[in-house]
Amino acid sequence: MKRILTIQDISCLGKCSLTVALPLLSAMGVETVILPTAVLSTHTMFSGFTCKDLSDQLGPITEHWKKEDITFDAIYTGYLGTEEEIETVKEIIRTFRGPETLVFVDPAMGDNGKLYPAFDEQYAKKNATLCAVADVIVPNLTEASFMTGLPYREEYEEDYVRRMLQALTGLGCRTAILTGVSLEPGKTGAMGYDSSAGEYFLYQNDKIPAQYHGTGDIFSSVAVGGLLRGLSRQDAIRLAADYTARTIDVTRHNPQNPWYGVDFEATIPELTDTLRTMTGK
Ligand code: PXL
Repeated sequence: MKRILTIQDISCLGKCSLTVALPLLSAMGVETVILPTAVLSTHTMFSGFTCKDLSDQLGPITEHWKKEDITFDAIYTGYLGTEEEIETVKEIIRTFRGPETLVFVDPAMGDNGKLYPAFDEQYAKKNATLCAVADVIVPNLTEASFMTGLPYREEYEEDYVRRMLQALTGLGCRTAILTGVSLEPGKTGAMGYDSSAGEYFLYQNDKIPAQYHGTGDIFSSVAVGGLLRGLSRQDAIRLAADYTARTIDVTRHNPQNPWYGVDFEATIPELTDTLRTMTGK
């Protein structure tokens, strides 16, 4: 079984970051090692959330793993609290990266043209330095715009997305996958660029007319899980985009759904069935 290390916060209530990544990756048949960077009562879209920073634990925990000779097939980072923490995470990547380790970075820090309340532009530039050391990054257009300095647009053509992708790989990573890209009315999905092969790839599915928190974390977790289960890049993106869209659709038809996240628990069986069909295992 492949082993992944995921480094992000625990929002105890809120269906995002580790409370999404751990169940999804485990269900996908990937051993998931977690490194919680902070414990929050909820995600930061609630008012009055508590937050206990765990930065001082990251060194001792990872030193212990090093003594145990633990290695990882992938390192997947998500929401990180502070600029110092980004530096610590870069150090952890340097320590544990082997020749085959996939470094997958979701620079989770904003949406709809704005950064989340905890962040500023300097933090976004710091996140760009983490993206520089990744193999694959999965920002949305907001995050991409803050990291590259290119303007954020709600309406755009394919050429704008290509320029954004080139600027993102220009940061230093090999492959950039932009999420929330819509190139036709009524459609949404992801567009990527592999800079070493000079290849663009696009996946579009139907846009579900609803927006929820935590869907970026769901897309990223399933995409990296799919890659670790041996899917091609295109198939991993298709699986992640279809699963995210299906989960949003199920959620919007559930009148009891809490406002703060999606019903991903209800769609896990469909995810594992699809994965079994795609991998033949
Ligand atoms: O889903 C991204 C995320 C993760 N963790 C925390 C958040 C958010 C988004 O707001 O607040 C704490």
